[in-house]
Amino acid sequence: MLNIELIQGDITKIKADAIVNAANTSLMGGGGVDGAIHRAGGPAILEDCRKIVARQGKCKTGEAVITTAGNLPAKYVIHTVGPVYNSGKPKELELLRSAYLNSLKLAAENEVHTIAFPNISTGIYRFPKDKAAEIALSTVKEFLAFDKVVEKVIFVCFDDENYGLYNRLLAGE
Ligand code: AR6
Repeated sequence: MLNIELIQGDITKIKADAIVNAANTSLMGGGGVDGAIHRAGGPAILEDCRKIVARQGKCKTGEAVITTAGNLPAKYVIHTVGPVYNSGKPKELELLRSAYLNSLKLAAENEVHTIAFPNISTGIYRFPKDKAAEIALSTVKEFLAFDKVVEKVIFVCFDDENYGLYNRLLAGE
């Protein structure tokens, strides 16, 4: 049985080994869940982001980096950048899959056993929530089926629409 949990609420409150941030390529913070994470976690997260950018440049869409979680109950924040949705080109779908997959790979490399995801790209980046939920779930299921480090994935849905969609998909409807 794959260990996938669904929660409705604020990801900054989740005590997991890592929570994932839906960031932008600058890694310098923003609105939505990104703003909430930096506000609640404090300046240590931005400090780590600055060091990463100084070392390797921006975080490309679909890629992921890891920082401290500062004052948050989680240990790490994994920042990934989802695609901005325009027309649903295959490339956009593939980039959303990469954002989930690269976050999970980075988690495993850092001995993260429990990881919480927000609904990447479904806010300011306007990805249709139903398509995004299908991509998120299929990518996570595929990863959990072979990975030995990540034991549990928590989907943290903020809005009712996403929570309803994930509930139905997880129930196999
Ligand atoms: N906890 C969990 N989920 C949340 C929270 C929260 N505290 N707040 C919002 N959400 P968005 P994106 C949900 O816009 O679409 C930023 O400015 C929200 O309901 O945060 O990937 C970045 O810097 C939605 O379902 O991220 C980028 O510029 C989901 O999080 C850009 O937004 C994602 O919405 C990224 O856009």
